[in-house]
Amino acid sequence: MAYYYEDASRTFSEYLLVPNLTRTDCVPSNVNLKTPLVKFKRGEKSPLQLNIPFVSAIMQSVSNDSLAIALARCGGLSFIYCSQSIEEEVEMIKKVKRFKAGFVVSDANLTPEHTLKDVIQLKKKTGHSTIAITEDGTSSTRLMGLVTTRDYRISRDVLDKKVSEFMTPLSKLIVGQEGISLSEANDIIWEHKLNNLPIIDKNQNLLYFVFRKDYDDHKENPYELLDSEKRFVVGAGINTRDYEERVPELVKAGADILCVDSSDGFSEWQGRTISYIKNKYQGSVKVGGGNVVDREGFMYLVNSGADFVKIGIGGGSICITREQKGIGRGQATAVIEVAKARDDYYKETGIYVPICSDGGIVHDYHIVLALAMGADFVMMGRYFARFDESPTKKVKLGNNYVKEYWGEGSNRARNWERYDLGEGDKLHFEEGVDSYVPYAGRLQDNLEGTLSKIKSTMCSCGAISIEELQRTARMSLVSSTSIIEGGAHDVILKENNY
Ligand code: RVP
Repeated sequence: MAYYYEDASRTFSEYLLVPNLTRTDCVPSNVNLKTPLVKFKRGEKSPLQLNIPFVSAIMQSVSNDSLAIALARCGGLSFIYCSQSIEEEVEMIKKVKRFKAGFVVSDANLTPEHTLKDVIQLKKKTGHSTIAITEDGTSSTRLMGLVTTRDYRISRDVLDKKVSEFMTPLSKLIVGQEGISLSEANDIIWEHKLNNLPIIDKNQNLLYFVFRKDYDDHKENPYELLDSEKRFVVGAGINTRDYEERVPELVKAGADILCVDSSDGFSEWQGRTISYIKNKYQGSVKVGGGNVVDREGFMYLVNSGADFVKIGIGGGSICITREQKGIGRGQATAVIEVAKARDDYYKETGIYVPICSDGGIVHDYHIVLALAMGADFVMMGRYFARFDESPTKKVKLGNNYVKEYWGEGSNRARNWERYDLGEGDKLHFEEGVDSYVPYAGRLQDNLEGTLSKIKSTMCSCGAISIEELQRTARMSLVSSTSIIEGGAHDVILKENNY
């Protein structure tokens, strides 16, 4: 006879946190959101930690290099999507690792032979008023000079005036040499009252600019997630098919952590993939597994060697797996059961395996619920797809701007490896949809709002760390009537402003 679970499987919106005593030290500025990313032994620290408990989904419409840079800058981590060629994924990883916070590759360049008209056009196109004048008009050849708005007067100068006649030539520029640190570059900027500092190599080729305004930006990001060489930390998705070829390339490119991307991770394909990586690199390459929704799935991946385990089947906003295949579990129930399994395993072995709640975060408070239920961090797709830095197109729909967001199981993504059951190399039916999400602007601005809500909820619950929240949170199921009461009700709203 089939096994029947006694309780219904539940999702986040069915729970509320009951406040605990808010001590005087429970103020948002005291809340520490640092959290372990990979397994560690009792008494030790996780060798990889996140500064905020957020990772971005392994999806074409979410995690490319630009989102990875923006998120690592705020303390989280992206897993670059693997439904692309090995070369393309490697290139994205390299772009994140090469990116030097505060060092910018020039994207407005001309040659001395161009004219004032070209300068004006380029300024209009790029929005940048600092233009590098290089030998061939690209960003990496010999620097000949600079043009800024101080070098010309549109009212006086003729439009066909050659750049060479009004640029500030290299001989009059203050420059930094290759290898200079960001703080040294900024000292020069301050000492000479500059707005920018071109950095060149020994052959005078332009490498980067350091801008005064970016220094302030850098200082405003105390949570940046950096490796030991001060490069951004980045993760990479992998599949259970080409891992023998893909993993070595990703590791070589500098990926800090891998994660097997699968809609159902309780499979021998995944067990093999994880064991292969753990054996080949003797544990030095970190790899997460998933997705699972119960104790058995969790234990299977832990026994295969997983460094963290991801939870969730069917709860993603673009996911139709439950409708199509009839498999899945309410996200809250899945997290609660896996967290118990994780805690039992920790008690027995002294090894703590972090768990990640993946998908189905609709409101910011759902993040706190997931953490309180035992998740160490959350993975989100829809949330990040809305931002400028995600890879998809921003389009106007009616009076509003939206961004495209599609599932990895949709025909558009064609990520058949994620849904692979070992036979064939195509999708027989879709498990995801192609959709739009409301455009929301810059990642950092939105994240600040979300983080302040999370911290405030934690203070109400008397917790100033995730570990304390997990230990002391009290939660209650809510009736469907009280869910209605949770929003604004029985009033005529002037505008929807929250
Ligand atoms: P959400 O944050 O609710 O948008 O969910 C994102 C998650 O949905 C992903 O991390 C992944 O686990 C899952 N996903 C991605 N594609 C699909 C699909 O096509 N069904 N599901």
